[in-house]
Amino acid sequence: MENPLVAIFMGSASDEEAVAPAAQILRELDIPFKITVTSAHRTVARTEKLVDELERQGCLVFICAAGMAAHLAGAVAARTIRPVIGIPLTASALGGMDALLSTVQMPPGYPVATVALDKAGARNAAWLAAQIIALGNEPLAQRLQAARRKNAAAVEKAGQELERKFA
Ligand code: RP5
Repeated sequence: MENPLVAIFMGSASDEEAVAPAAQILRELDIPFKITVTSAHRTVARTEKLVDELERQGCLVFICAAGMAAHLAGAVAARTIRPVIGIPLTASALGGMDALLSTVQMPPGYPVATVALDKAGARNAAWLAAQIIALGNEPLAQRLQAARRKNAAAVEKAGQELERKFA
């Protein structure tokens, strides 16, 4: 198995459904990744060890998803200078605003690139990770361009169908 270029961490197994689209997209783009559960609060030492090990293995981007007091992305950003992408999750009665603010409001020098909540954020976390890696990986850059062309064609087709329907 190839060494992972991307790590996907989630704070709890209960986050799996929201985070799974990130893994799907990385798989479709043929980017090796590791996905696991680790918590900023409940498994501090495991989180630090994972970051250190993955860095040694050549992991380039960390994606971290958590709900409630969502400190996982921040804790990882404190441990590594590799890019960290945070996915806030709607896991509490506050509807995700708690996780959004916990993820996005990092102190200067420790950025977390925060994407949208839940599945939409998981998808964009994967695309953003892919774009970062594509800076030094021309075959991947080509795959991303091809995916964009496919998206554009799908939108155009939908537009034409709608125009015909209302003609
Ligand atoms: C966060 O608390 C997790 O990321 C999860 O979104 C939320 C609830 O966790 P569980 O109580 O389901 O383990 O740390």
